[in-house]
Amino acid sequence: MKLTPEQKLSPEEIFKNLENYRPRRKGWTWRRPLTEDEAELGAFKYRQVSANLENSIPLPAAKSFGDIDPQPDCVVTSEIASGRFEDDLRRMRMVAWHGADHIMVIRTAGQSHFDGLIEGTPEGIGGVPISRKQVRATRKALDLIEDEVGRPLNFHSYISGVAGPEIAVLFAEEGVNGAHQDPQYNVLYRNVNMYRSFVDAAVAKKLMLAANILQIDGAHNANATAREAWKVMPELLVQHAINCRYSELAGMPRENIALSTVPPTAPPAPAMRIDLPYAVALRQLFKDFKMRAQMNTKYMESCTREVTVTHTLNLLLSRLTSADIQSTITPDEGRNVPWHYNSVHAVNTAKQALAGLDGIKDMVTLNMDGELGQKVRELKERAVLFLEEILEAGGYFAAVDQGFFVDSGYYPERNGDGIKRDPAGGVASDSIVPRDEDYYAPVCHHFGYNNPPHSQDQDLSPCAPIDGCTICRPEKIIYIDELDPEDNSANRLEESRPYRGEALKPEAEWAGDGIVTMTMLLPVPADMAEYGALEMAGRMNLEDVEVINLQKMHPAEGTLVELKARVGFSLNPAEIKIPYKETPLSEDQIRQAVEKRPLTVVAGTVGEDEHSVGMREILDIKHGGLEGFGINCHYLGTSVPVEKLADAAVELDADAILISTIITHNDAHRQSMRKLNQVCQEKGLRDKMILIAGGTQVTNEMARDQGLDRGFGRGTRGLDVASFMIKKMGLVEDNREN
Ligand code: Z98
Repeated sequence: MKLTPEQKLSPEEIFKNLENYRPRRKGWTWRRPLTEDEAELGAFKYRQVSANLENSIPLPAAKSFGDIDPQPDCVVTSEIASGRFEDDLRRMRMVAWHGADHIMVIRTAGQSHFDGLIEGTPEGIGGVPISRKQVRATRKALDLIEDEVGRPLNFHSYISGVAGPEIAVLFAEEGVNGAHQDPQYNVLYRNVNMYRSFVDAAVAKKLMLAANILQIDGAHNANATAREAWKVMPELLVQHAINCRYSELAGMPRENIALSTVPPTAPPAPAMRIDLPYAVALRQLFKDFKMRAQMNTKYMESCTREVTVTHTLNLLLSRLTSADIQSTITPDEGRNVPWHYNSVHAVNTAKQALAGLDGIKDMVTLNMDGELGQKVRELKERAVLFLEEILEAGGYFAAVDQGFFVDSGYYPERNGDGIKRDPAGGVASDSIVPRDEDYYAPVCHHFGYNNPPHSQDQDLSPCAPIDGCTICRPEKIIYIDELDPEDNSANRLEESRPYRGEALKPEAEWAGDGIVTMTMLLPVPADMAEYGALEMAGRMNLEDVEVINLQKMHPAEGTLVELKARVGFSLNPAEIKIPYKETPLSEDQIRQAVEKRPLTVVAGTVGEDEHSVGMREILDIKHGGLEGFGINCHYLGTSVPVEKLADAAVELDADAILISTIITHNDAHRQSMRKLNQVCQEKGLRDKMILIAGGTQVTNEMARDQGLDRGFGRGTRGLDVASFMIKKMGLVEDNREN
């Protein structure tokens, strides 16, 4: 199976023969950095870029730079969580085309609360659990997408909860490339028994190693949870240290371990002064490890503009320090389940800022002599003291028991509001049993005591007596499809089928969800604006209307309201009339044509018309007018008689006459056009001269009816006029699609 850009990804196709699908590779893939010679894109030499994509969608401004699409050197993450994995597949494709190569599929809530592996993928209440089908379908779709973009895509999820080791086996079997794994997450946030969490973590880490799965840790969750996120900076360093050291003891090499780091503050806090020392301290302490820079989400409100500025500052931080993985969260997380296009926007925020900051460190150095150096040192000292106190208290487990973690004091200050867990309590506290003497692990990559029947024979792998385990012999994996007869992807796909081809509806999360957004400013205070907006949307026949953002512009003068709602109808795509649209030539094509064959125009407003602004905008270089393309422009002024324009055209050997006519009283605009055509005919010029009219009320049809070559209305740019003239004169072969 191969995808073409025009073809939609079909979840049904992905599901076919899924029972026989095997991942084509295992393990994590970093981007390939471009060498100095390779890193020349368009007019620029880049310093921090990686291999280009075969298919991609560049940033909007790329059209002014030859459509280049520089890919930053670090991996870029998109967190995808629509709650319906069949819809996630299509979203993954969109983000990959914009530059994501780390697809984190997260559940809508608490995977860690599931006590075992679930077959099937119910939408469920309280979260969508991970299942083999979901993982397999996702990996299979990613194979297709990576062939399309020409870059390996990493697939990532979480190994946590009491089912952690089982999930690790599943991920190792199915070629998942990256995973969050940190026993402290279970202990602190999911109240899983602490000993059980660490035993499970050792097993999970061993399995991750077997499949070369990159690990991301969970320290950053403390700053998302703490009341004042910046106060837990020393603790974050401690949590990273604990998971890093534990992972190494379980056998993981440092290059397989990525620290999850989130800038702790966001403006209006003086964010850089706090976040930068933290980032530097982290990178200095953990220099051989990888850094996964996450964006700040704690202070996300519902204004996507505000979120994007915070993200951009976070990206500056990533460039000033370093990021091996740049994570992106969608700017709408604060107000709804992330939507397709916001996932794309987030990836583009990263791509844009990272490209814009390319090579910044060659010009700007971090001054470690002053405040920055002092703060870095202070953070490290606080972290070391924290670790020492843990030892004094009797070790990690005792420290958790005493509420050392996620305390809102800035260590060594303590406020006594940390998360306390009882070492004897928590989920699965009664489940720790010593392994039997003849304990024999179900898969060979296993931590700790394992006693295969042939254990004396060193040459055999531990799974030899059972003729290989599922990791060594994947054909032994038993694939179970979804078991829920109602809530399953086949039923959901059946429901959404019309909206994936036959019928057209807007879509934000799921095929056919019908979600649209609307933005309005209401010139009243917030309360009234909110309910007024809801009432208005109701009158527009929108359904399920919700306010997703309400921002005061002024207490009395106005409130900005953003709404989301559903449309209750769909369109038949076959009945949609697409009017013929002329595609203008590119600026470069125009310039090249004019260089080869110089063009001259005479122009003026005609009749009694003194409205000169529109005409001058078309001519002037400043706003992309004809002059800018090297076209000789002779502007004769306002209210110019058409005879005078025709005479000037002869004298200057012009190629075109451009008239502007705004006034429509007594049909003056039509009369001027007609007269221009007549005069040119009488003077024997008509065949040699292109005649163009423009004005707010002018249409192409109208101008042609009066005998001119072209009419241009509101919104016309110099580019459109130049493009028309060049095409009309046959100066370029126009192969661009219309
Ligand atoms: C992130 N957007 O880090 P549940 N284990 C660890 C985690 O950090 C997380 C989970 C498990 C953030 C998301 N992290 C926060 C170490 C979540 C997930 O129970 O499924 O929510 O656990 O990318």
